[in-house]
Amino acid sequence: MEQKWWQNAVVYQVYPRSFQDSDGDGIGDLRGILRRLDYLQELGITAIWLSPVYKSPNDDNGYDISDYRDIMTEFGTMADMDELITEAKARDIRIIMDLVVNHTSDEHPWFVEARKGKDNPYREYYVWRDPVNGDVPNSLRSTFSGPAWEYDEASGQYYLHLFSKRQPDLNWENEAVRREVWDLMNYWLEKGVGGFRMDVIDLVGKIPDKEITGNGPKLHDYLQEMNRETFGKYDVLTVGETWGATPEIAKLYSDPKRGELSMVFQFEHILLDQQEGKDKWDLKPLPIGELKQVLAKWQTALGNEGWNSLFWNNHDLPRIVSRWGDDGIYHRESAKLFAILLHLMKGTPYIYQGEEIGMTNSPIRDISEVQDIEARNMYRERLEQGYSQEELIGAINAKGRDNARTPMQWDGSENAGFTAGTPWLPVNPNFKKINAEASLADPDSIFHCYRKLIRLRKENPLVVWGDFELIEEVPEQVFLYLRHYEGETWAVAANLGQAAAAVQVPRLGKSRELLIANYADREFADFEELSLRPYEAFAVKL
Ligand code: TEU
Repeated sequence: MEQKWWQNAVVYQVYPRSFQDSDGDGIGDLRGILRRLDYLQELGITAIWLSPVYKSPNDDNGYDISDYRDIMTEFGTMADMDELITEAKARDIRIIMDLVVNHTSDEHPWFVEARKGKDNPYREYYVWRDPVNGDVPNSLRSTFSGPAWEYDEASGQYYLHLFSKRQPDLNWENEAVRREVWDLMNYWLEKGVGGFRMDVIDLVGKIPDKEITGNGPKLHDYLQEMNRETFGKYDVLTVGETWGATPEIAKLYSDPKRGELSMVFQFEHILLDQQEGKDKWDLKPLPIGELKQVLAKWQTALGNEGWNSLFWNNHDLPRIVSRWGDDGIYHRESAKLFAILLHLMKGTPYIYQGEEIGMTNSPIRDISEVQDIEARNMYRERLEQGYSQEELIGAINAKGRDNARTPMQWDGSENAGFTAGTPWLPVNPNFKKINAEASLADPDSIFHCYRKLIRLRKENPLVVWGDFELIEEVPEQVFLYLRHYEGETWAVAANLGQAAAAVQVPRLGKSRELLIANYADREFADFEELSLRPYEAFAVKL
């Protein structure tokens, strides 16, 4: 496989609304990100995935775009954006834009025009259908609850929206629509961005009449056309958000021979703590054994015909240390455990803002405290279905997206140094203890653990190219794997439990060198007789 810069990159995701406010309006912005570039350079990351910064009425916090070539007023100006691209480049950091083209905002001029009537030249930019028996065309549902069809009185037709009513789906079967997308992508590529994260890209090949949404028949033709018409001419990173991807499907996207994307975000591990065939709100404890099998499968299944992304967190997911770790007694240990476990795997790691300092979920008591459209719609719909407020608030505290969106905790000052104004979403009350300033000042902190892992990846080809081998003969709560490269072998061990665990894998022998550990007194590992403390994790050379 031809080596690409993004194969040994580490990407940092910024959710601009919650990263750093520079003008006191309580909302993060581009000049705030500019102010924190040195912090990100100190961490050692290679690229920033920037969640949407385009013009938007914010029905879904920017994932509803009304102008792809302009910046959201609250976030700043195009001049700020150009300066961010330049200043980041000066620090060897590339800017990855969020490409949201499965749908637009209902305030986008295309939809404003389309809504004017059936004969409007933009009508076929979207998906319109006649009522069936006076009702919705079919049973497609929105991810944000309710039917995926909204009735338009004026034309007597329904339009499709797989997300909110204010996010009408684009009709990708229409070549004019695809042309528009190529043009806006080339607009940003000519500005010097480092690539694209592609929002729900597995949905753009949908066949609504057959109730096919993900992995539609023409999807990969569209992505190969996209590659030819836009980023194929550039050395950039492209990562698709594909909730429905299996390893075989991931190869279709990321096999270099196919001329599509660099990699995808697959979510098989993320779906493990929800009940089979149900929604994320239908909770179940994490089956650690399955987690190991799923991640090991992805580590070995792509071979040379694809490339993995590695992540625990993003702006849609609860904080991993609260979700599968322990954000109380073993906060520091479990936060570091998830870093060590993930960052020494094969693939491109993604760090979500605040993960590098161990930010946690931020529980709420009442639905009035919830800002996110997905959770609010779910609450309303399930309350009508007879669920209790308690269980719904419990589900939102476990899986709600606002958990990821509380303001970045920079220091112990008012509002954690995020804003001089009133934050759009309350700061997590634990900011006095958990903040970047304290983490930077403490050499044994979670921040410095991430910094060291990023350096290990940059300095050791084994981390980038080494083969992965799962060690099965260990207790279920213990995740033990090897990385092999040119005669060298590293072992990565992690106890995902609150109880100590005993490990005997004599064939691995005694370690030669300790590389990293989350318990400061760990010096070596003898796999003849190894005892792992609660949430203990380390990596050694064998
Ligand atoms: O997410 C797709 C998606 O399905 C998630 O929205 C959804 O929240 C899921 O339940 C995850 O837990 C993408 C973006 O990442 C998300 O922020 C947008 O809301 C969505 O698409 C629509 O653009």
